[in-house]
Amino acid sequence: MTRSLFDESLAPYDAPEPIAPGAMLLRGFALEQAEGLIQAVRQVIASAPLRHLITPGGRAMSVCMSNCGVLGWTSSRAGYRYSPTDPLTGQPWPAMPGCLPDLALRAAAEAGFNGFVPDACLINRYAPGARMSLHQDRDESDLSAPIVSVSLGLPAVFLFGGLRRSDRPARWRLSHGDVAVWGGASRLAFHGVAPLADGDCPRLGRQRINLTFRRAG
Ligand code: MD3
Ligand code: FE
Repeated sequence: MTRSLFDESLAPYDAPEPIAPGAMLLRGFALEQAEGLIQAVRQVIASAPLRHLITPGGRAMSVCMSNCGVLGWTSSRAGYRYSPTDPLTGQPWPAMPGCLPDLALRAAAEAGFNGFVPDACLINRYAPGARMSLHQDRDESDLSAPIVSVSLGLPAVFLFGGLRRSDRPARWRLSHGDVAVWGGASRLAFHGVAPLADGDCPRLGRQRINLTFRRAG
C-alpha cells in the first residue's frame, strides 16, 4: 500500500511549534518511545538514586534528581557543578541507555539543531507540590548547543521568561510525551516550573519526570 500525505495524521506527533526564537515545542514527539524511556529511567535510578539536592543557600530542592551520561549536574553548599561521578556513591554516573541520546538527537534535528550529541542527562522527578523557581541553565561549557527536554507523567505548567529575571514568564502546559528544544536566542532564557498539581496518570501515577539533555563538557 502506498503511504499518502494524510497517513501522517495517524502519528501522535504533528509538527514543531515555535514558542520563542530558537525554542520549539514538539508535542507528543516522545509518545511512541515513552515506555522505553521510562524503563531506561528505572534502570538508571536503580544505581544512581533520586535525591533532594541542597542549594548553595542551604535549602533542599523540592525536585528529586539524578543523572546519566559522562557528566551529571549536582548542587551542594559549595555551588552548582557538573561532575563525572555521583557524589552519593563516588561512582561514575550510569551511561545513558541508548534510547535516550537517540531521541534527543532526533528531536534536536527536528527543531533545526543537527548533530546534537548530549554528554549529560539530568533526571528531575516532581511529586505533587514540587516546583522549580526561575533560573538560567548556564553551567554548561558549550552554550551553542541546545537543551532538549522530555516530559513524562503528570502535566506541568512550564514558565518561560526572557533574558532578565524580571521579564514576566509565559506559561506553557507540558504533558506526557512532549519534547521541547531550547537553543539559540532562548538558550539563556529564565525558566521554571509551577508547583505540580496533584493527579494520577495511567503510567507513572502521582509524579512527573523530566529529562533534560545537555552538552555540558
Ligand atoms: C529553557 N527543568 O532541569 S525543562 C532544569 O521541567 C529545568 O524539569 C525543567 O529547568 C523541568 O534545568 C524545565 C525545560 C527547559 C530546560 C532547559 C532550558 C527549558 C529551558 C534552558 C533554557 C531555556
Ligand atoms: Fe533549567
